[in-house]
Amino acid sequence: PSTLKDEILAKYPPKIARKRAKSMVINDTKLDQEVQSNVRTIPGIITQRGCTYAGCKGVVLGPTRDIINLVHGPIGCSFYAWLTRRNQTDPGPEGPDGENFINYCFSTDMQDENIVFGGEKKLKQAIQEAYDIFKPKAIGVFSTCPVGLIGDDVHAVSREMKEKLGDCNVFGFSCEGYKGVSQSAGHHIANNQLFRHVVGNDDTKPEGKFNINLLGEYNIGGDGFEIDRIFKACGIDVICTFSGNSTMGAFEKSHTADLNLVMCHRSINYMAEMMETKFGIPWMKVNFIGGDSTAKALRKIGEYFEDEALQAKIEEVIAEELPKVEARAAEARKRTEGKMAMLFVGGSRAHHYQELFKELGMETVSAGYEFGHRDDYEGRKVLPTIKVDADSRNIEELKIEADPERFNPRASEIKLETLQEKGLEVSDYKGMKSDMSDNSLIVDDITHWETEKLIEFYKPDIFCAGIKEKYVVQKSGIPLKQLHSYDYGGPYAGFEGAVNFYTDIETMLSTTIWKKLKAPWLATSATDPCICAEYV
Ligand code: CFM
Ligand code: HCA
Repeated sequence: PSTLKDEILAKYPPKIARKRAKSMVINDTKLDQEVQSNVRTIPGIITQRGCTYAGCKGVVLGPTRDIINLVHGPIGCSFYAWLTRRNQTDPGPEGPDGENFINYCFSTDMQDENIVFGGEKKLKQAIQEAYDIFKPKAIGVFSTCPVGLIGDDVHAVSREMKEKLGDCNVFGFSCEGYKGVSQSAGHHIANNQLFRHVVGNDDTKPEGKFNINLLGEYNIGGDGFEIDRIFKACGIDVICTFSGNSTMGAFEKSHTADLNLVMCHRSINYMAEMMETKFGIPWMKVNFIGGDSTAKALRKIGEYFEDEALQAKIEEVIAEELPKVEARAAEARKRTEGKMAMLFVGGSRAHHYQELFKELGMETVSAGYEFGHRDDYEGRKVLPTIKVDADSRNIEELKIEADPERFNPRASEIKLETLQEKGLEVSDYKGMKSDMSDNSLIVDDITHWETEKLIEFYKPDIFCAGIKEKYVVQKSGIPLKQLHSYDYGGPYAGFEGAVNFYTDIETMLSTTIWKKLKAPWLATSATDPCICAEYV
């Protein structure tokens, strides 16, 4: 990989080469190597990244069904975020229409006139109209780039409308697309506003015995449904999932849970920390991607609650489910063993899915995040050493203190330390780097040129990324698995999800068609089963 890295960098102008070099790390697990991340993308380099608005509106708030997510901006911002992320939801038992607004696309549809003279009046009208038609419990107002540029105050408008409407929680998000360097800033902004305006609004005590929240699980392709099925079988009660299949009511009482499980560390670690400081709820990192990881996550919950009956039930569920998963993996491995994978996805999935590939006997030769931070690569131990640059300083950091009445430490310091010693990762995440093999190549915010060179060098058997990469990669003769939308498949989480994944990957690797395809710009002959026969 060092030759590959040199070749890649050689094409860049010196300043760019210097910058990109720091984001490309040949892994040596014995060393504390820094992986430069969460810095601005070099203009023109063709990134996979999206914007801050996408991270806030699409990712964190998008999956909640009974809030109206009103986009203040030109219609395109709302249209292109409309039902593209495959966050599934129950119809919901609340009311005749189930109070499910996910299928709708709400926008203020800003025009030139609003850009010139201001859009606050139009925003007020839109909030009123949405309220009159749907009578929702809550309306979230999302700022797009022009809102920040012209200075519309979405927070003042939201406050005014909340007062006027009386029974509707209206709150705004300063999540303009350019606000941060990626979607990641949008996650942080979403966490802040949910914490400020929603979490803790309902003190009703839960009825169950083992009450948890699952943070950073967005029910893409039904992942959350499968995890809920497993929790139910174990007798674990989920107060709230942030934010797959969620409701405003669930967020409001999430502070009554006794444990926060963090699945996607990148998008939701802020919430876990704020809830710990204000309410005394500890958090643990888990991963429900992979059969073994799922079993491990369940056992962690059992150990945390220190309840023999719960632990026995968890073992029973694992004994019932895991052998089927392992049998399917063993069968699939006949066709997948020894094959090579590459994973370039937003945040956690580039790490989590390496587990599923391991179970298939496959090696991840290269991986990276679009917008992860150094702690997602190197582990939270590096947090104190991360330099806060101007871009990060631009994102509000809430000052949280223990709630004078409701702070209640759910576990003693001693208990948490004991769990930590047992390897439970309490309030910790070790990051992706230590789980990757030596000599694998870590690339943050991969560019188009780097993607092409990596493919040429490694000739991987499968490349995992998103819709923007899909067809380019396929044209180079490599199958691409979308790890964002799951190519309309899934679920891939939990036990049943692992089985689905093994089968889908086995199928993709069992065809030789990709190797036979030639891109139209490559030399081809009449005998090639070429995608573009007319060019022969
Ligand atoms: Fe977390 Fe996600 Fe991901 Fe993410 Fe995303 Fe996503 Fe993703 Mo697309 S919250 S970081 S901002 S696991 S939308 S469900 S698939 S890039 S790897
Ligand atoms: C986003 C959403 C996205 C995009 C996926 C893709 C998703 O980042 O705004 O590029 O294929 O998962 O839907 O990450």
